[in-house]
Amino acid sequence: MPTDPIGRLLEALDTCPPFAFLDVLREHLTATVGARDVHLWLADYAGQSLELLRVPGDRMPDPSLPVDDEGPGQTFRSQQTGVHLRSVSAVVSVPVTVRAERLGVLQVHLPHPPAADDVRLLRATCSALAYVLLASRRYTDVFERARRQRDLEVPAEMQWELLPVLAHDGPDFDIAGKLEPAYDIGGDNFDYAVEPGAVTLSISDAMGHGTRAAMLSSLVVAVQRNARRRGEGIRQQVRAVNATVYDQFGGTDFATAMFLRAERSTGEVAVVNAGHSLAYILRDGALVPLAVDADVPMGLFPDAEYTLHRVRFAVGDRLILISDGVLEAATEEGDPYGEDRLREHLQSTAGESPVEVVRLLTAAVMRHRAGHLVDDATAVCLDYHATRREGRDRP
Ligand SMILES: [Mn+2]
Repeated sequence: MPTDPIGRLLEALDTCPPFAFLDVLREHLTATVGARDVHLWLADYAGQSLELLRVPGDRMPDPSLPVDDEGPGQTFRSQQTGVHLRSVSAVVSVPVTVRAERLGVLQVHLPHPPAADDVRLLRATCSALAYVLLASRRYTDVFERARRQRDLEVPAEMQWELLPVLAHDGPDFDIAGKLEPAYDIGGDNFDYAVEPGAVTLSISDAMGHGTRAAMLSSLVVAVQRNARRRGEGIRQQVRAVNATVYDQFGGTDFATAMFLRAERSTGEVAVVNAGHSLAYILRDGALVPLAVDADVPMGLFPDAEYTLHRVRFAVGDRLILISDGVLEAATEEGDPYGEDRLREHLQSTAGESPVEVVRLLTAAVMRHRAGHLVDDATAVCLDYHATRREGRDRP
Protein backbone atom coordinates (compact mmCIF):
# COMPACT_ATOMS: atom_id res chain seq x y z
CA MET A 1 0.00 0.00 0.00
CA PRO A 2 1.43 3.42 -0.93
CA THR A 3 2.54 5.52 2.02
CA ASP A 4 2.05 8.98 0.52
CA PRO A 5 -1.48 10.45 0.68
CA ILE A 6 -1.88 10.96 -3.07
CA GLY A 7 -0.73 7.42 -3.81
CA ARG A 8 -3.24 6.10 -1.28
CA LEU A 9 -6.01 8.24 -2.76
CA LEU A 10 -5.27 7.07 -6.31
CA GLU A 11 -5.32 3.44 -5.20
CA ALA A 12 -8.62 3.94 -3.37
CA LEU A 13 -10.21 5.75 -6.35
CA ASP A 14 -8.93 3.10 -8.75
CA THR A 15 -10.48 0.25 -6.78
CA CYS A 16 -13.82 1.71 -5.67
CA PRO A 17 -16.86 1.96 -7.96
CA PRO A 18 -17.10 5.38 -9.64
CA PHE A 19 -20.29 6.30 -7.77
CA ALA A 20 -18.27 6.00 -4.52
CA PHE A 21 -15.62 8.57 -5.58
CA LEU A 22 -17.11 11.30 -3.44
CA ASP A 23 -17.25 9.06 -0.34
CA VAL A 24 -13.61 8.07 -0.89
CA LEU A 25 -12.64 11.72 -1.27
CA ARG A 26 -14.52 12.72 1.86
CA GLU A 27 -12.86 9.94 3.86
CA HIS A 28 -9.44 10.86 2.46
CA LEU A 29 -9.78 14.56 3.19
CA THR A 30 -11.21 13.93 6.67
CA ALA A 31 -8.15 11.81 7.46
CA THR A 32 -5.58 14.15 5.89
CA VAL A 33 -6.82 17.70 6.53
CA GLY A 34 -9.73 17.16 8.94
CA ALA A 35 -12.37 18.06 6.32
CA ARG A 36 -15.93 18.23 7.66
CA ASP A 37 -17.63 18.22 4.31
CA VAL A 38 -16.63 18.00 0.64
CA HIS A 39 -18.57 19.02 -2.46
CA LEU A 40 -17.59 18.47 -6.07
CA TRP A 41 -18.87 21.01 -8.61
CA LEU A 42 -18.58 19.98 -12.27
CA ALA A 43 -18.56 22.41 -15.19
CA ASP A 44 -21.54 21.95 -17.47
CA TYR A 45 -20.96 21.37 -21.20
CA ALA A 46 -21.35 25.03 -22.04
CA GLY A 47 -18.83 25.96 -19.33
CA GLN A 48 -21.28 28.55 -17.99
CA SER A 49 -22.44 26.83 -14.81
CA LEU A 50 -21.17 24.54 -12.07
CA GLU A 51 -23.30 21.52 -11.26
CA LEU A 52 -23.12 19.85 -7.85
CA LEU A 53 -22.29 16.14 -8.05
CA ARG A 54 -24.93 14.31 -6.07
CA VAL A 55 -24.39 10.80 -4.79
CA PRO A 56 -26.97 8.05 -4.25
CA GLY A 57 -29.03 8.82 -1.15
CA ASP A 58 -28.36 12.55 -1.47
CA ARG A 59 -31.62 14.37 -0.99
CA MET A 60 -30.22 17.74 -1.90
CA PRO A 61 -32.02 19.63 -4.63
CA ASP A 62 -30.00 20.14 -7.78
CA PRO A 63 -27.98 23.28 -7.21
CA SER A 64 -26.37 24.88 -10.17
CA LEU A 65 -24.16 27.95 -9.89
CA PRO A 66 -23.37 30.37 -12.72
CA VAL A 67 -19.57 30.45 -13.21
CA ASP A 68 -19.84 34.24 -13.13
CA ASP A 69 -20.80 34.05 -9.43
CA GLU A 70 -18.42 34.34 -6.47
CA GLY A 71 -17.26 31.31 -4.49
CA PRO A 72 -16.64 28.20 -6.62
CA GLY A 73 -17.34 30.27 -9.77
CA GLN A 74 -14.57 32.69 -8.89
CA THR A 75 -12.16 29.77 -8.38
CA PHE A 76 -13.29 28.25 -11.68
CA ARG A 77 -12.64 31.47 -13.62
CA SER A 78 -9.39 32.50 -11.95
CA GLN A 79 -8.00 28.98 -11.33
CA GLN A 80 -6.74 30.27 -7.99
CA THR A 81 -7.46 28.45 -4.75
CA GLY A 82 -10.08 30.40 -2.78
CA VAL A 83 -10.06 30.47 1.03
CA HIS A 84 -13.11 31.89 2.79
CA LEU A 85 -12.62 32.23 6.52
CA ARG A 86 -15.58 32.10 8.85
CA SER A 87 -15.37 32.74 12.61
CA VAL A 88 -13.57 29.47 13.40
CA SER A 89 -13.96 27.46 10.22
CA ALA A 90 -13.02 27.84 6.56
CA VAL A 91 -14.25 26.86 3.11
CA VAL A 92 -11.52 26.17 0.58
CA SER A 93 -12.33 26.06 -3.17
CA VAL A 94 -9.76 24.28 -5.32
CA PRO A 95 -9.72 24.03 -9.15
CA VAL A 96 -10.10 20.53 -10.61
CA THR A 97 -8.22 20.95 -13.86
CA VAL A 98 -6.41 18.78 -16.42
CA ARG A 99 -3.70 20.75 -18.22
CA ALA A 100 -5.79 23.92 -18.57
CA GLU A 101 -9.18 22.27 -19.10
CA ARG A 102 -11.39 23.25 -16.19
CA LEU A 103 -13.42 20.22 -15.12
CA GLY A 104 -14.80 21.80 -11.97
CA VAL A 105 -14.12 22.89 -8.41
CA LEU A 106 -13.74 20.94 -5.16
CA GLN A 107 -15.16 22.71 -2.14
CA VAL A 108 -13.79 21.58 1.22
CA HIS A 109 -15.17 22.67 4.59
CA LEU A 110 -12.54 22.74 7.35
CA PRO A 111 -13.03 23.25 11.08
CA HIS A 112 -10.03 25.60 11.13
CA PRO A 113 -8.24 27.98 8.79
CA PRO A 114 -6.09 25.90 6.42
CA ALA A 115 -2.35 25.64 6.99
CA ALA A 116 -0.08 26.07 3.95
CA ASP A 117 0.47 22.30 3.94
CA ASP A 118 -3.29 21.70 3.89
CA VAL A 119 -3.66 23.89 0.81
CA ARG A 120 -0.77 22.12 -0.92
CA LEU A 121 -2.30 18.74 -0.18
CA LEU A 122 -5.74 19.89 -1.40
CA ARG A 123 -4.24 21.10 -4.67
CA ALA A 124 -2.33 17.86 -5.20
CA THR A 125 -5.52 15.92 -4.39
CA CYS A 126 -7.44 17.89 -7.04
CA SER A 127 -4.73 17.33 -9.66
CA ALA A 128 -4.96 13.58 -9.10
CA LEU A 129 -8.77 13.73 -9.01
CA ALA A 130 -8.85 15.59 -12.33
CA TYR A 131 -6.97 12.80 -14.10
CA VAL A 132 -9.18 10.14 -12.53
CA LEU A 133 -12.30 12.02 -13.69
CA LEU A 134 -10.89 12.36 -17.20
CA ALA A 135 -10.15 8.64 -17.42
CA SER A 136 -13.49 7.69 -15.83
CA ARG A 137 -15.40 8.89 -18.92
CA ARG A 138 -14.32 5.58 -20.45
CA TYR A 139 -16.08 3.47 -17.85
CA THR A 140 -18.96 5.40 -16.27
CA ASP A 141 -21.68 7.94 -17.09
CA VAL A 142 -21.87 9.22 -13.51
CA PHE A 143 -19.90 12.40 -14.14
CA GLU A 144 -21.09 13.01 -17.70
CA ARG A 145 -24.69 12.89 -16.46
CA ALA A 146 -23.96 15.26 -13.60
CA ARG A 147 -22.53 17.84 -16.06
CA ARG A 148 -25.69 17.94 -18.17
CA GLN A 149 -28.21 20.62 -17.51
CA ARG A 150 -30.35 18.89 -20.13
CA ASP A 151 -30.00 16.06 -22.63
CA LEU A 152 -27.48 16.37 -25.45
CA GLU A 153 -28.64 16.02 -29.04
CA VAL A 154 -27.11 12.99 -30.82
CA PRO A 155 -24.74 15.08 -33.02
CA ALA A 156 -23.45 16.81 -29.88
CA GLU A 157 -22.92 13.42 -28.21
CA MET A 158 -20.78 12.42 -31.24
CA GLN A 159 -18.85 15.68 -31.27
CA TRP A 160 -18.01 15.63 -27.57
CA GLU A 161 -16.50 12.17 -27.95
CA LEU A 162 -14.16 13.57 -30.60
CA LEU A 163 -12.85 16.60 -28.77
CA PRO A 164 -9.37 16.80 -27.29
CA VAL A 165 -8.70 18.20 -23.81
CA LEU A 166 -10.25 21.65 -24.30
CA ALA A 167 -7.35 23.73 -23.02
CA HIS A 168 -3.66 22.99 -22.77
CA ASP A 169 -0.98 25.27 -21.36
CA GLY A 170 2.57 24.44 -22.38
CA PRO A 171 6.01 25.99 -22.09
CA ASP A 172 5.72 27.74 -25.47
CA PHE A 173 2.06 27.47 -26.52
CA ASP A 174 -1.25 27.83 -24.68
CA ILE A 175 -4.21 26.40 -26.58
CA ALA A 176 -7.95 26.46 -25.92
CA GLY A 177 -11.07 25.78 -27.95
CA LYS A 178 -14.82 26.00 -27.48
CA LEU A 179 -17.84 24.82 -29.45
CA GLU A 180 -21.36 26.26 -29.24
CA PRO A 181 -24.17 25.40 -28.89
CA ALA A 182 -22.63 22.87 -26.56
CA TYR A 183 -25.77 20.72 -26.25
CA ASP A 184 -26.62 20.77 -29.95
CA ILE A 185 -23.34 21.14 -31.85
CA GLY A 186 -23.41 19.87 -35.43
CA GLY A 187 -20.38 19.80 -37.71
CA ASP A 188 -17.71 22.03 -36.19
CA ASN A 189 -14.60 20.59 -34.64
CA PHE A 190 -11.09 21.37 -33.57
CA ASP A 191 -8.11 19.22 -32.70
CA TYR A 192 -4.50 19.56 -31.72
CA ALA A 193 -1.51 17.46 -30.81
CA VAL A 194 1.50 18.58 -28.79
CA GLU A 195 4.60 16.90 -30.13
CA PRO A 196 8.31 17.21 -29.33
CA GLY A 197 9.15 19.81 -31.97
CA ALA A 198 5.84 21.35 -32.88
CA VAL A 199 2.15 21.74 -32.22
CA THR A 200 -0.39 20.66 -34.82
CA LEU A 201 -3.69 22.52 -34.64
CA SER A 202 -6.80 22.37 -36.79
CA ILE A 203 -10.34 23.65 -37.06
CA SER A 204 -12.95 22.12 -39.34
CA ASP A 205 -16.54 22.83 -40.28
CA ALA A 206 -18.56 20.06 -41.89
CA MET A 207 -21.26 21.09 -44.32
CA GLY A 208 -24.81 21.14 -42.99
CA HIS A 209 -26.02 20.42 -39.50
CA GLY A 210 -27.34 17.50 -37.49
CA THR A 211 -26.28 13.86 -37.49
CA ARG A 212 -25.00 13.77 -41.08
CA ALA A 213 -22.70 16.71 -40.39
CA ALA A 214 -21.49 15.05 -37.18
CA MET A 215 -20.77 11.82 -39.10
CA LEU A 216 -18.77 13.79 -41.66
CA SER A 217 -16.97 15.63 -38.88
CA SER A 218 -16.14 12.32 -37.13
CA LEU A 219 -14.65 11.03 -40.34
CA VAL A 220 -12.58 14.20 -40.81
CA VAL A 221 -11.11 13.95 -37.31
CA ALA A 222 -10.47 10.19 -37.50
CA VAL A 223 -8.66 10.40 -40.85
CA GLN A 224 -6.66 13.43 -39.77
CA ARG A 225 -5.51 11.76 -36.54
CA ASN A 226 -4.76 8.55 -38.35
CA ALA A 227 -2.54 10.34 -40.90
CA ARG A 228 -0.91 12.43 -38.17
CA ARG A 229 -0.18 9.36 -36.07
CA ARG A 230 1.41 7.73 -39.11
CA GLY A 231 3.80 10.68 -39.10
CA GLU A 232 2.33 12.50 -42.12
CA GLY A 233 2.64 16.29 -42.38
CA ILE A 234 -0.39 18.58 -42.51
CA ARG A 235 -0.63 18.66 -46.31
CA GLN A 236 -0.76 14.86 -46.38
CA GLN A 237 -3.32 14.94 -43.58
CA VAL A 238 -5.58 17.21 -45.63
CA ARG A 239 -5.10 15.05 -48.74
CA ALA A 240 -6.01 11.94 -46.76
CA VAL A 241 -9.17 13.57 -45.37
CA ASN A 242 -10.13 14.85 -48.84
CA ALA A 243 -9.74 11.41 -50.43
CA THR A 244 -11.63 9.53 -47.71
CA VAL A 245 -14.51 12.02 -47.50
CA TYR A 246 -14.83 11.90 -51.30
CA ASP A 247 -14.86 8.07 -51.20
CA GLN A 248 -17.56 7.96 -48.54
CA PHE A 249 -19.79 10.86 -49.60
CA GLY A 250 -19.19 10.87 -53.37
CA GLY A 251 -18.54 14.61 -53.65
CA THR A 252 -21.92 15.68 -52.25
CA ASP A 253 -20.72 16.68 -48.78
CA PHE A 254 -17.64 18.64 -47.84
CA ALA A 255 -15.80 20.14 -44.90
CA THR A 256 -13.78 23.32 -44.74
CA ALA A 257 -10.70 23.32 -42.55
CA MET A 258 -7.47 25.01 -41.66
CA PHE A 259 -4.56 22.85 -40.52
CA LEU A 260 -1.46 24.41 -38.94
CA ARG A 261 1.83 23.10 -37.66
CA ALA A 262 3.81 25.53 -35.50
CA GLU A 263 7.45 24.89 -34.61
CA ARG A 264 8.13 25.36 -30.92
CA SER A 265 11.56 26.92 -31.13
CA THR A 266 11.18 29.32 -34.07
CA GLY A 267 7.47 30.12 -34.27
CA GLU A 268 7.51 29.07 -37.93
CA VAL A 269 4.09 27.90 -39.02
CA ALA A 270 3.03 25.73 -41.95
CA VAL A 271 -0.61 26.27 -42.98
CA VAL A 272 -2.98 24.43 -45.28
CA ASN A 273 -6.24 26.23 -45.98
CA ALA A 274 -9.03 23.99 -47.27
CA GLY A 275 -11.63 26.70 -47.87
CA HIS A 276 -11.53 28.04 -44.31
CA SER A 277 -10.13 31.61 -44.24
CA LEU A 278 -11.33 32.48 -40.75
CA ALA A 279 -8.03 32.95 -38.95
CA TYR A 280 -6.61 36.06 -37.30
CA ILE A 281 -3.51 37.14 -35.46
CA LEU A 282 -3.73 39.54 -32.54
CA ARG A 283 -0.33 41.24 -32.48
CA ASP A 284 0.48 44.31 -30.39
CA GLY A 285 -3.22 45.01 -29.92
CA ALA A 286 -4.09 44.91 -33.65
CA LEU A 287 -6.15 42.13 -35.19
CA VAL A 288 -5.04 41.12 -38.68
CA PRO A 289 -6.33 38.27 -40.85
CA LEU A 290 -3.91 35.38 -41.32
CA ALA A 291 -3.63 35.88 -45.06
CA VAL A 292 -3.23 32.54 -46.81
CA ASP A 293 -5.06 31.78 -50.04
CA ALA A 294 -7.80 29.19 -49.77
CA ASP A 295 -7.80 25.91 -51.66
CA VAL A 296 -11.02 23.93 -52.14
CA PRO A 297 -12.86 22.35 -49.18
CA MET A 298 -12.16 18.69 -48.47
CA GLY A 299 -14.38 16.04 -50.08
CA LEU A 300 -15.40 17.73 -53.34
CA PHE A 301 -12.73 16.57 -55.79
CA PRO A 302 -10.71 13.37 -55.42
CA ASP A 303 -7.55 14.88 -56.89
CA ALA A 304 -7.72 18.35 -55.31
CA GLU A 305 -4.33 19.90 -54.63
CA TYR A 306 -3.46 21.71 -51.44
CA THR A 307 -0.79 24.36 -51.00
CA LEU A 308 1.52 24.53 -48.02
CA HIS A 309 1.85 28.16 -46.89
CA ARG A 310 4.41 29.47 -44.44
CA VAL A 311 3.97 32.23 -41.89
CA ARG A 312 5.77 33.03 -38.67
CA PHE A 313 4.56 33.79 -35.16
CA ALA A 314 6.24 36.56 -33.22
CA VAL A 315 6.59 36.06 -29.49
CA GLY A 316 3.36 37.29 -27.88
CA ASP A 317 1.19 36.54 -30.93
CA ARG A 318 -2.30 35.27 -30.34
CA LEU A 319 -3.83 33.14 -33.13
CA ILE A 320 -7.61 32.96 -33.30
CA LEU A 321 -9.44 30.45 -35.47
CA ILE A 322 -13.21 30.62 -35.77
CA SER A 323 -15.97 28.99 -37.76
CA ASP A 324 -18.32 30.96 -40.00
CA GLY A 325 -21.04 30.53 -37.37
CA VAL A 326 -19.26 33.16 -35.26
CA LEU A 327 -19.37 35.94 -37.87
CA GLU A 328 -22.75 34.96 -39.28
CA ALA A 329 -24.62 34.62 -35.97
CA ALA A 330 -27.33 37.24 -36.48
CA THR A 331 -29.94 39.00 -34.37
CA GLU A 332 -33.66 38.66 -35.09
CA GLU A 333 -33.25 41.79 -37.25
CA GLY A 334 -30.57 40.05 -39.33
CA ASP A 335 -27.57 41.96 -37.97
CA PRO A 336 -24.61 39.54 -38.09
CA TYR A 337 -22.01 39.44 -35.29
CA GLY A 338 -19.43 40.35 -37.91
CA GLU A 339 -15.75 41.19 -38.00
CA ASP A 340 -15.99 44.58 -36.25
CA ARG A 341 -17.53 43.09 -33.13
CA LEU A 342 -15.04 40.23 -33.28
CA ARG A 343 -12.13 42.69 -33.44
CA GLU A 344 -13.46 44.78 -30.55
CA HIS A 345 -14.12 41.70 -28.47
CA LEU A 346 -10.67 40.19 -29.06
CA GLN A 347 -8.93 43.49 -28.36
CA SER A 348 -10.87 44.01 -25.13
CA THR A 349 -10.07 40.47 -23.91
CA ALA A 350 -6.38 40.64 -24.86
CA GLY A 351 -5.38 40.29 -21.19
CA GLU A 352 -7.37 37.08 -20.65
CA SER A 353 -6.03 33.54 -20.98
CA PRO A 354 -6.97 31.54 -24.13
CA VAL A 355 -9.47 29.44 -22.18
CA GLU A 356 -11.26 32.60 -21.02
CA VAL A 357 -11.01 34.21 -24.49
CA VAL A 358 -12.87 31.34 -26.16
CA ARG A 359 -15.44 31.16 -23.35
CA LEU A 360 -16.11 34.90 -23.46
CA LEU A 361 -16.21 35.04 -27.27
CA THR A 362 -18.66 32.17 -27.71
CA ALA A 363 -20.78 33.62 -24.87
CA ALA A 364 -20.82 37.01 -26.63
CA VAL A 365 -21.88 35.34 -29.89
CA MET A 366 -24.65 33.44 -28.06
CA ARG A 367 -25.85 36.70 -26.47
CA HIS A 368 -25.79 38.48 -29.82
CA ARG A 369 -27.92 35.72 -31.30
CA ALA A 370 -30.16 35.85 -28.17
CA GLY A 371 -29.09 32.38 -27.08
CA HIS A 372 -30.06 30.55 -30.24
CA LEU A 373 -27.55 29.68 -32.97
CA VAL A 374 -28.57 28.58 -36.45
CA ASP A 375 -25.04 27.32 -37.19
CA ASP A 376 -22.31 26.09 -34.85
CA ALA A 377 -19.96 28.74 -33.53
CA THR A 378 -16.44 27.59 -32.70
CA ALA A 379 -13.44 29.52 -31.42
CA VAL A 380 -9.88 28.29 -30.98
CA CYS A 381 -7.14 30.41 -29.45
CA LEU A 382 -3.40 29.76 -29.39
CA ASP A 383 -0.87 31.97 -27.63
CA TYR A 384 2.77 31.77 -28.63
CA HIS A 385 5.20 32.82 -25.93
CA ALA A 386 8.84 31.79 -26.00
CA THR A 387 9.30 32.05 -22.27
CA ARG A 388 6.86 30.82 -19.68
CA ARG A 389 4.73 33.56 -18.23
CA GLU A 390 3.12 33.35 -14.79
CA GLY A 391 1.07 30.17 -14.80
CA ARG A 392 -2.00 29.33 -12.84
CA ASP A 393 -1.95 28.36 -9.22
CA ARG A 394 -0.17 24.99 -9.05
CA PRO A 395 0.77 22.61 -6.27
MN1 LIG B 1 -20.50 26.59 -40.24
